[in-house]
Amino acid sequence: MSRIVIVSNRVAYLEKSNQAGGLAVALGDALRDSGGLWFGWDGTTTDDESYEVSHSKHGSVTIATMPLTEKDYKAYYLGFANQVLWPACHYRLDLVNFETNYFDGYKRVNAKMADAVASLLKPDDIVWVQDYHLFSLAAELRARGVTQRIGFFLHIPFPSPGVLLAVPVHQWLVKSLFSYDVIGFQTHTDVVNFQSFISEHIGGEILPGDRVRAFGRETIARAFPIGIDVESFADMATTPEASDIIQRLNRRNLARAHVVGVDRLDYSKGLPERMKAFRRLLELYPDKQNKVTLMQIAPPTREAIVAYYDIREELEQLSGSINGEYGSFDWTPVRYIHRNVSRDKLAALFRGSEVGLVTPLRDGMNLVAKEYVAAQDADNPGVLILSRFAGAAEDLEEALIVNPYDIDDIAHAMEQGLSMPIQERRERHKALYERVRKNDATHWRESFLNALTLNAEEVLA
Ligand code: ADQ
Repeated sequence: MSRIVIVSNRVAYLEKSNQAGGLAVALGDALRDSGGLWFGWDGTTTDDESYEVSHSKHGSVTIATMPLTEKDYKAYYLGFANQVLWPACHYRLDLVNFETNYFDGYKRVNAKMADAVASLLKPDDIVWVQDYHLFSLAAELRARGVTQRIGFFLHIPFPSPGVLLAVPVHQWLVKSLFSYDVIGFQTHTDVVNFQSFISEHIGGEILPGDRVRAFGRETIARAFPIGIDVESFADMATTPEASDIIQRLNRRNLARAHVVGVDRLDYSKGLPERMKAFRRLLELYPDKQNKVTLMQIAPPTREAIVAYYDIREELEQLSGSINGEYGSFDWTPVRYIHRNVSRDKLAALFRGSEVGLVTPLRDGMNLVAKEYVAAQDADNPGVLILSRFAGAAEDLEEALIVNPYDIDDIAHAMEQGLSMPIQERRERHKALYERVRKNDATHWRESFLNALTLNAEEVLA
């Protein structure tokens, strides 16, 4: 069996504890099985330009990390990755802030990471690169003579050609991907966007078997929808501690219903629209006043970037104004928590809430939607409201699918969810649960690695 080498911007927490996300667990399992290696940035910055790699051993798995310089952090991470690629892939060209120096930093860090990874590789390793920070890692590895199989998985959307064309270095980005043997996307829509770009804008070819040819190279581009570790999330929602939290939500005592939202505080998640939709619910359906609470948990991320600071201000104003306008001495309509919450607490909140509100303006997949489904009580499940622009909507058809830009649409869906008969709730939940279970984290990981290794055998045959 080949050793798996994972490369990502940050290495994730590896222990199989209930605080590790599904992604960390899924990748951790793959590494444990193969005695693997996980390489990434250690999260620190330094003045020292030696990029010294540190190693630590966790059972059969080795973690290798390196620091970045302050200049790299600003240009590669805050700059090109999060002010060019992230907004462009989420269709926010208005927030794209392209600077040549950012692009140089991105190429530099990919090259430095390639130096480190190339020196750690063994001949029959399989390399799996994660996400938008590392588009050019394979090209850099190839330039260093690496011939091992290298796969790439993009966790965020691949934008439509019209949007990608607005990014100054679009051709370089797409060409970089052709150094990978398998390019994995979240959804069929992402694959189609990629294929359209190849055929319409660089004269490439779309071939049978999910193959694409361009720049004198052939590769596989396929959808591998990411999933969660369903059992462990469902288990977390049913512990005695979880029941305690659910009790504390007071849903029966005060006959109040809970709508829950959990997202990193990111402009792609549609949070202001969601709060406006909740205000609209209270306006359109006055019987919901004093009865329904929106609990929005949104921990801070990337606060060094202005757009993230702006969205925080906007949300604080919105929640304050809704509470001022509608709140009474024993009812706070919006509970907005700007902090991280432990995963077991989240599981309990999901189970204790009648509606799960997942309304990003754009999202690669959205694991919260799947976690909400996994946490429900099958006999008395809550209702998932899901944006049509979340990758998860391609599969989770039995959710109430909404247009996240349409405030009234979301408000009506909340009313529909809150008053849905139990039979319909059970039927929708059963279908959703089956889908979440089928496309779980293990399935995602195995199907990607199968494609990467099978493809290798075909080439050798
Ligand atoms: P994210 O944009 O981070 O991920 P998402 O898929 O929802 O979005 O994953 C977030 C994870 O963080 C979930 O597991 C959630 O439970 C957890 N989380 C959120 N808020 C939390 C809080 N306050 N405290 C603790 N945990 C919290 C990117 C892409 C997505 C894609 C994933 C995986 O943007 O589209 O689904 O990667 O590929």
